[in-house]
Amino acid sequence: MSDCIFCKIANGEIDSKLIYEDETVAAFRDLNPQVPEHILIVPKKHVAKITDFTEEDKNLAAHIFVDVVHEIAKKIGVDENGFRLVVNTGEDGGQTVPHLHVHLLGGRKMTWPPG
Ligand code: DGP
Repeated sequence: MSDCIFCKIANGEIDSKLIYEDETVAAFRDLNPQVPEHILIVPKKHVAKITDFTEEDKNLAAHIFVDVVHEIAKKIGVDENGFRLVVNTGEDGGQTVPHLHVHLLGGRKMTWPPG
């Protein structure tokens, strides 16, 4: 989508340091990190929110959660100690950027419940 900031970052239209990239997925550091390691994982194609994933996106969704999360966790060194994944969805979910993104949060011990 032409005016979507995460589309622009993921597809290289804005010069950003990607921490991970393949044909369908990109990941980069959050502009406003909440923890020492705060990465956003996004599909390159525009999907506004997780409930907009369709049948044809099943491989993409699995790729993100099976392959990409693990690879990034290893890369930033949080795979052994652990990390948290968050997908804020819609207004009540606290989603502020309408392009599906998985927050990978790590580098310190998390508390529960979240606010
Ligand atoms: P959410 O509230 O789940 O929609 O999270 C959106 C996150 O995106 C928030 O933590 C800040 C981050 N963010 C917003 N704009 C930019 C940007 O232009 N670049 C980067 N790297 N992160 C951004």
